[in-house]
Amino acid sequence: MATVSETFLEPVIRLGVTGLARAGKTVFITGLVANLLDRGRMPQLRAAAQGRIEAVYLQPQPDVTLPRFDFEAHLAALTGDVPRWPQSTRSVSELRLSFRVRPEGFLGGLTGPRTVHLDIVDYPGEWLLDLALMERSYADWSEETLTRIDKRREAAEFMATARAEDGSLPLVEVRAQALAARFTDYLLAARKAGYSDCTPGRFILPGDLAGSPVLTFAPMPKPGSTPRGSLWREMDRRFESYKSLVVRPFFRDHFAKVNRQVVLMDVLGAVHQGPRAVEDLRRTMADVLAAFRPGRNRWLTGLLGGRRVERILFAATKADHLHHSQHPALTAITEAMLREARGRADFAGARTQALALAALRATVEETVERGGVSLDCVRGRLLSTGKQAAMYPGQLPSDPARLLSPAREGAQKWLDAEFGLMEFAPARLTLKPGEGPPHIRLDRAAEFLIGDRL
Ligand SMILES: Nc1nc2c(ncn2[C@@H]2O[C@H](COP(=O)(O)OP(=O)(O)OP(=O)(O)O)[C@@H](O)[C@H]2O)c(=O)[nH]1
Ligand SMILES: [Mg+2]
Repeated sequence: MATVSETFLEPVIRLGVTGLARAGKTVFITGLVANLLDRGRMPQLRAAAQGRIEAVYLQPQPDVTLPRFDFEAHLAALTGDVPRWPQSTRSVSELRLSFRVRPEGFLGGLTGPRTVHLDIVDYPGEWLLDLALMERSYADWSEETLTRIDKRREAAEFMATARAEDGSLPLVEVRAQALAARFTDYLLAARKAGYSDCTPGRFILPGDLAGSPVLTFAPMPKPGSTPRGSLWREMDRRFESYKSLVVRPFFRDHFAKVNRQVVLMDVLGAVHQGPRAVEDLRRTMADVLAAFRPGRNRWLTGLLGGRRVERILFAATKADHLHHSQHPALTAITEAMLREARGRADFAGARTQALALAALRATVEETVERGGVSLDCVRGRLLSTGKQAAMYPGQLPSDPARLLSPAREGAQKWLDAEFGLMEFAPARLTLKPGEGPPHIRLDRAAEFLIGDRL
């Protein structure tokens, strides 16, 4: 048994894994952990290549109140006899992986192996958007929100309901619920239409809070008087509860403890959907990343108390949809999308990197001759039919502006190019002992995120 002081001396890396819905968080964590347990495919992780990692094992996580990331179930889904993608997950979960490593060089011989813990925390990127609420009062938030969404088609029904309410009248619970339900409908429709300012985040991804009073509020016009027991007062109270009981604990208990972060983005999926999706992804990521520039938010600066994220990796996922000859273009687009969000402050001193990766490679590369031209394709088993197919997704421009500029200018479709995308099922695997599932650049990702601490 480790004594308290021993445990205390063992360094802990807290790796946050985030991204918008369907970005690839669950597959990323599963692929990463599987490839850290069996390191045969991790040549770019230096400690592994140098043979300094003596053992890696899963451990009970320190926070017993948090759901455990269901690694075994997700891995079984991905690598079973009939491989399938894991189920969607909708709240925070955690997993602890521990390493026995021999220190590098001269010291290694002197001190013997050390233990390093890696706590991986999976949380929805949408929750970071709530940061903007923390410095607002209910009155300010209501006014801002109503002004902003007033003209939006998606908000018409909600706006009519909100205007018909008189906030000075006593609270009637069913009416409060109806108003919150309209507001939630609006948020979901707005999100679908490509708006990125869809907060409060838990209205869209409620986790286990669905239906609870902290989610039963909505913005309202402020009435002339707000007597005790009035609808307005109750809405105000719930808004404050949402901040103090939902947003604050998330930032305090999870976000503030993270010292390494990976932000996953389905850039290819957005390119395939078209310019509006690309522009929406860019804007949403800019909002999400505000959380990593705490200087701009006094509340967060206070909460962090000098702690900060040391490294942030921005990863375009699902790169196995592209032949490797196109990976540099995908990385360049990812970098360009983030350039603005990065700004001059550059994440308060954190080291950043952009990368194209596939956490679970579902395809193989293939060059196909067609009419005397050779096309760099990928081949895999289609999710829809289960049949093998080769796909040529189109040529990503090497200059990202060719995509980002039309997106920003509101183009409806790409002018001079088309991007197809087929969905592949995970491939059936036969793994050799010591080999993790196939991937693209997970080892580079791991080296950037944790390599310096091993
Ligand atoms: N080809 C390929 N597809 C991937 C890869 N990673 C994720 N996907 C696809 O993206 C989907 C979403 O991946 P998840 O890991 O479940 O994404 P998530 O971010 O956890 O999604 P939510 O839990 O719904 O928020 C999967 O069902 C796959 O279809 C990959 O490495 N290669
Ligand atoms: Mg998930």
